Amino acid sequence: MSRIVIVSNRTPGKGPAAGGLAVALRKVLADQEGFWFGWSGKLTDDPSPEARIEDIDGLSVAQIDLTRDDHHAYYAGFSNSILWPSFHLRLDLATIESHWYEGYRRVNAQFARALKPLLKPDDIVWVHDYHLIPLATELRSLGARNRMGFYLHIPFPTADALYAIPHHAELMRDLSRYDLVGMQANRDVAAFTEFADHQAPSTFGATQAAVDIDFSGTEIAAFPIGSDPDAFARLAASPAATKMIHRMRRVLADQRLVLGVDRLDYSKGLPQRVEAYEKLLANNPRLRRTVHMLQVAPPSRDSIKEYQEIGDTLDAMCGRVMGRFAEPDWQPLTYVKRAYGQPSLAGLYRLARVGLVTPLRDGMNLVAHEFVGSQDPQDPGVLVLSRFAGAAEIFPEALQVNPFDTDETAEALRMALDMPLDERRERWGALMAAARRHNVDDWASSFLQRLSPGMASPKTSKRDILYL
Ligand code: ADQ
Repeated sequence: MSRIVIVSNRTPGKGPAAGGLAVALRKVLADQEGFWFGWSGKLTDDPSPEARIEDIDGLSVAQIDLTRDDHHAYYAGFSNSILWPSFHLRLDLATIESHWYEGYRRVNAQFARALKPLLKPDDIVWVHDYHLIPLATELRSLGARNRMGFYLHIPFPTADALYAIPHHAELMRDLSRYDLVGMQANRDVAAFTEFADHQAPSTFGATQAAVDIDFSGTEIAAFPIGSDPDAFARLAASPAATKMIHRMRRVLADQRLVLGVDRLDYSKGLPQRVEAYEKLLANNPRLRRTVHMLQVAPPSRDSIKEYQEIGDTLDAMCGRVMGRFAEPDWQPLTYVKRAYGQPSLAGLYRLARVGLVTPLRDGMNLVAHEFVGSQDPQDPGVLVLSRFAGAAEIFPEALQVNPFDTDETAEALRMALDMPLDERRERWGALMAAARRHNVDDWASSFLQRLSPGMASPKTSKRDILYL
């Protein structure tokens, strides 16, 4: 049996895995031989070119260190100040510094040089996310002929946004060096296909060299990720979750909880969400004192200016809603800036009458899946979901909203709060069935089955693209 090599920006650390994805990928490596490769999290002036191989909690991990400058250019720079905002259609928040691209490629080349000596010819290499688009190119230039798959956890951009990315033609050619490229949603595959079939050479800038791309050897398909909804159902009934529920019930009394759980990121639509809640309270005075919004949003990527700014904006907006509606004995919302473990999160999800998941754009959004998994079947909450999350393709029975339209979101919130029990049960039953159909273990095994030589399905039709 082939070994599986998982490659991601960061290797998993010690202790219980934080997210469903890490748990699922650990399971893959528990069932099949292989190892996980990535950055150790350490910065040093003179990193060794060879990977350190360690056993971390039973998982075989190979990792390298990076220099501070390379890491900055690769991670905070090209990956998170150019690719992330562009792929999320926030070109206004992109910062383009052309030297970051060199750092991005340097780190990918460094990954490849450290990984190549560890590979056996029939190892299957599964590369994760936008930090590592060039890895197959770099590995192949060192002679690796392994089957290689790439999974994009974030949305694929529209052609216009892609054109705004420096060296996008080279990045597209890098994607063509994989045997399989997996995306979250059908809309992402459609955007990719649109680009591959109809890209206009004339839109390239004067400084872009001609790049020849041939996707005939690359299969592109949607593999929507999910969570483990039954594990969340169990967690939501666990002692730790029950403790959280009891503590919250004491504070909430009979107010219904409207819950948001996100990393603090401008793609998650947090200011729009608070504005929608403000409109709910303004338009429906009868609901005041009967609801409470809890937004959990720990800071992430806070070395990047745009992430600091979204934090400041959210502080100001929450303050405004408090100032406008709070009474000495009633607070309309709580904003918590720390992360919680999964059992506590599951408790919060279960207690919530409304799960407010309204990103402006999101690859999938696992919070939506986790919320569904955690509900009490007898008295389930309602999912209000952005139609721009990949999860919208999975969960048509959610109350779907345009998160930019805060009037619509406010009205969906009202409908969710007024929804009769029968309808909540009916909708939740369909959501839970969908969450089970799209669970994370099946996601990992279906991607790997497609990538494994014996199981590979026919290639897509030949597409030769010449960039001028
Ligand atoms: P993220 O942008 O991080 O992931 P999301 O899928 O919602 O977005 O969350 C990932 C995980 O983080 C979830 O398991 C969630 O429980 C956890 N999490 C979020 N906020 C938390 C908090 N406040 N405290 C504790 N845990 C928290 C990227 C893409 C997504 C895609 C995932 C997986 O942006 O679109 O769904 O990868 O592919």
